[in-house]
Amino acid sequence: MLSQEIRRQFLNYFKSQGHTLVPSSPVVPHDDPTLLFVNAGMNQFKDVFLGKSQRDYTKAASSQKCIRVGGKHNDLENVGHTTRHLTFFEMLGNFSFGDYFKKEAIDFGFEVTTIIFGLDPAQIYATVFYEDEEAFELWKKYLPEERIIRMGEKDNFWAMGDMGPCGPSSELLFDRGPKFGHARNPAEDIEGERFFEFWNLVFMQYNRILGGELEPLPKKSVDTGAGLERIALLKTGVHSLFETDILRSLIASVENLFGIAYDPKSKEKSAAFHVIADHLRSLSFAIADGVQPSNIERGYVLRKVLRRAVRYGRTLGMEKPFLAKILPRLVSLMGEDYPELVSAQGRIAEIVTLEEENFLKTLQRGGTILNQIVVSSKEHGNQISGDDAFKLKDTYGLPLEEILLLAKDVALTVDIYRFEELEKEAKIRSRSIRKTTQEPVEELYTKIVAKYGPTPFLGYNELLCEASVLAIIKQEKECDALYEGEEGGVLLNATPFYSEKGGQVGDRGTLSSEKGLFSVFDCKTPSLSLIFHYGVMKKGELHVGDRLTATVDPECRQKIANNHTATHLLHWALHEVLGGHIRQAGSIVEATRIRFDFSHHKQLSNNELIKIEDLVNEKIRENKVVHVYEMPYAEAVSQKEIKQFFGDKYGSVVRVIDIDYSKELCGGTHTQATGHIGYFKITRESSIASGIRRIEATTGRESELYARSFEEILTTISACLKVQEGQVIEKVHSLLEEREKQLFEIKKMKKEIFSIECKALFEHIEEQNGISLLIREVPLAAKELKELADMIFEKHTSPLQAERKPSLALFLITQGGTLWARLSQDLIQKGLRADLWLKDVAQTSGGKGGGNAEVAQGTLPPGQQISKVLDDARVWIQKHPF
Ligand code: ALA
Repeated sequence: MLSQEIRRQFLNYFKSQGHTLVPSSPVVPHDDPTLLFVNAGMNQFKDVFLGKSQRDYTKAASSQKCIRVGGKHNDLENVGHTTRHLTFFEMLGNFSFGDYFKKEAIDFGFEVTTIIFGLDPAQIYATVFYEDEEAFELWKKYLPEERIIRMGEKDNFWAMGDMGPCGPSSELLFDRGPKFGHARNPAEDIEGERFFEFWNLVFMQYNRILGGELEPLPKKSVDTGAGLERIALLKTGVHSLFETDILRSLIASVENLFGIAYDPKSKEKSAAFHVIADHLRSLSFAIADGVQPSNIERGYVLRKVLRRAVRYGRTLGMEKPFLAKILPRLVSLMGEDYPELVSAQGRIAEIVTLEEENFLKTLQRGGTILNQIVVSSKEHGNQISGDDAFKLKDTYGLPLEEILLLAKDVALTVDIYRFEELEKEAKIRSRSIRKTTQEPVEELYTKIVAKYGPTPFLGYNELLCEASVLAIIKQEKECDALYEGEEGGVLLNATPFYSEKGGQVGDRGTLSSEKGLFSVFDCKTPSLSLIFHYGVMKKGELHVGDRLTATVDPECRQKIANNHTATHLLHWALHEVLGGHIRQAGSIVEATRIRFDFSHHKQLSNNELIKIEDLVNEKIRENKVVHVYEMPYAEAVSQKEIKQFFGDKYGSVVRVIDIDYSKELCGGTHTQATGHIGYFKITRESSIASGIRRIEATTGRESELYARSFEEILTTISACLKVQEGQVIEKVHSLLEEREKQLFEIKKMKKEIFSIECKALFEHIEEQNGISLLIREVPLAAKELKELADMIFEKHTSPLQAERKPSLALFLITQGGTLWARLSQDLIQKGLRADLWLKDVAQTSGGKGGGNAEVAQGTLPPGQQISKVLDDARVWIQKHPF
């Protein structure tokens, strides 16, 4: 295959020139928050250019997977409509880290272009940064002066992003001839169609820092990037990147699947093929490298890409998930050089299919409402009102982008101004709700924390301590004392009580002094590191300044600790069973239950749940000691096996919970050894948002109670069925079978009744102008009408009938006022329509109905005279002679 050949020849050439071949990095730059996706071959060497890290080579070459969506280099909206924009592409590059510079970079560039790529030197042009005399002179060795063009910063100064390594560049272009425009040189060719850029040589010299200033790099370096698809285009002389081997082959797969031929000449019709082929590559590579469609960051960008592919698929009439059906072709085309595609194939297929299904559902839901809105908007100045657009988004979850696109399809505009106004109002509303309920309290706590500072927490080692009362809060105001029966919050100068954070609930317990007893039922941190004890004054009174003993309820604490450690075990087991892509998305650890949310694309199977449960219980029985220690955050970060939460803010010293196989940064309280947890039981698995699953579980005593509740259910069922517990399943099966048989009998009898009814109706068929009319009231329920109509038609038009009469116009009405009309095909061909017949008749009596030419259904308001309706139906037919 040509692309593979180009990829390999390029790399082999540079290997023979002493370059180290470096594999493509994942498309997700996990350690660079300034970058959404890898967008150039040099990304993985950013720190090497900056002199922050070193490799054991100074020359390298690679073929890098790139995605340009979101961020500085973003081509998403162009893809599909031009011949040369892609969101995913492969970038071939050679790099020097303080080794060679301009001269060699240019020599390599020309030699590879003409000898390895085999492009005609007479058609090559080079552009240089207008101030770069040196590059201009160097090119003169290969090109006549008129084919070396000086250009400005926009074209010939390359930067990775708003910050990072950058420098003047020199681009290589290929003249595709006058067929592609009449520009005489690259400077005149605004569109870049005739003078087709295929390689960029960047002379890395600077680091752009915050504010845009340029700092010189420690060593002058080289970064080059040649688009593999572009080289393939030039080598084969095709017009568009979508006609190069890999993309064309994917398009062929789309053609087969959709049964529609690709026509590159039709701009409009070819766009969907381009979008699908291109987006499938971005999606597959990003998912293979660990991203999942979601509502945030990279996941959101991916979701946008997928939705765009689905939308374009719909323009080709595809209303079902389809991307996974094209995936095998992509894997066979690129899997050999990118094995991650092969190993992730199953996961990619599942994730895209699920996401497509969800989006199609959203579109359907919003689409039905949208259709109604479209009709009314056509009558109101061809504009969808901001209120309607907002309703579509707010109530039906249809993103604004979709609304705009769908509106464009039917030549409507959207009142964006009003839409934004409503969005703003909604935001203010939700903020003001929070304001009125929280703000005064927030202010109060801010004042308290300013006065007393953070509360020392002693509870990792102690469950009891002597302390004095610093402040008391009653009904959201500071006060001096609490008296028997009053509820409030108490601040101490130090406490063993754990306050709710990181998903773990606050401790319960007592504060007891000589004068009173305060029962703590929750403990929270309302502001910074303040720890407040909330509860009720059980006995006596409590004053600011009192000395007291703070005691945490040891049983409750132990249960919480057991559950917290069990949560870590669960997290670990999820990784083992489902894979390394699992990320914690929230948790609740209480004394009686655990709730754990995590990213995963599909429902867990029963088998997976059993495996997870078994693994956790095995680890509990191992009864390993749970080690807790502190270490500098910087050190923890460098230890990859320690789980931490992306986006969490950690202090400079962090706490590690270490059970050998499971290490997590965590501030919670834990049990001393895993055996204390007792028995771990998953009680529920569910979905809480797209791509986020939830597991609920119990441990110890609660698990025992849970298991016992099932025993009780079983005992009750066996008593009801009058069989031993072991025979319950058999008995239920036999009962179900029996029921099945009875249902079958009922159905049969119903059919017989129908057929009697049908026979009786046959007596009433009237002949008129060569067609049969049956217009009757029937003693049936509305839902039985269809079946009866089918039966009548079958019987009437059956070839077994002695006198075969294919024509039939049927109009039935139930006592409840449901109408049903149906016409035979020959009458439809003569121009009759069942829906018109039914609608006209229904409306005369204040009812309504609809359907199609063949079948229609409707209702009448209560109290109508049925015989009159039947007469109307007859008159209508008589008025429409054949
Ligand atoms: N990093 C340079 C580019 O992406 C080569 O164009």
